[in-house]
Amino acid sequence: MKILVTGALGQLGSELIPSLGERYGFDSILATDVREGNLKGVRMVKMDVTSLDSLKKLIRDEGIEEVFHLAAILSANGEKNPDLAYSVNMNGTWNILAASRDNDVKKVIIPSTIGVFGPDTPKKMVPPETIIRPRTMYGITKLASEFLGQYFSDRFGLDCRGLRFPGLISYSSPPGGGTTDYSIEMIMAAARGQSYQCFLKEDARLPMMYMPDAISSLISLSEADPKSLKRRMDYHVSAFSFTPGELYAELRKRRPEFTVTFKPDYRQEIADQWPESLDVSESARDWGFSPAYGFSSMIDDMLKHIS
Ligand code: AKB
Repeated sequence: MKILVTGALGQLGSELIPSLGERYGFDSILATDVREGNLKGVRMVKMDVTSLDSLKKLIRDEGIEEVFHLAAILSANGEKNPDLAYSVNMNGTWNILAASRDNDVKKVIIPSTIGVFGPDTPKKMVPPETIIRPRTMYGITKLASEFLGQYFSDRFGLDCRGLRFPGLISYSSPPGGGTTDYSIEMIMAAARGQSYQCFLKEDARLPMMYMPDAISSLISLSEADPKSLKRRMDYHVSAFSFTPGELYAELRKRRPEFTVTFKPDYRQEIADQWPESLDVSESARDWGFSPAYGFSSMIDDMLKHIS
């Protein structure tokens, strides 16, 4: 199997690729990103997903059979530059799907996000089917990407799959301009003996997950028997929910000298539109989603690795 990963140098890509490499062999992976860079053991090609011609050529010439399309502009950066977010998230997804359809790719995996929800969405234990009216460019484009994946599956028989990620917490690469990035920044500051100014309010509760669980959920969904999948692009995954204040309190138990001040900015308005927790029962039922890390074990593991 030959696997293409877009957005390979991002927070998700740089951790997914080593896992895919160990599972399927590093030779089977082609990593692309709009930036120059290297990832150990895999061939890296600089490529912009908004360029349909280069994407089609790459997928055809390399005989790609499966795609993990991770390239995206996240929520906070998307509000700073909505034109870029539209171009990368919308045109990039269209291009991936069209190039995959035209070159007999077997499967396309596209992560979605809690960003698809809007101010009218209920707050607690939100199931995949609910009121969904996003008001950010990130949310609008990711919701449209979910529908595009469904369309390419129904219309062209391309096996598209996707899941909605909550905030993802990881230590090995920096977060990429999202609203939930505060959690990583706060843990990093605590681990390094620095103080931290948080850009969300103390009580802004959001669903979250540790990166090893995010990676295994992507791989499990991609490997699931298609007959057991009742949903296509919008499976929910999440492991726990917490507020910045609760994270601060947990960090203070482990680093009593650590201090945080709260100075909410424009990202608080984005967080206000998102749910506090997700119902993940359909992912557990259909493809065995079961996160290994809880809130406390995630913090301990993060601190261990950063220190
Ligand atoms: C963001 O904050 O933009 C992302 C997300 C929740 O999709 N981490």
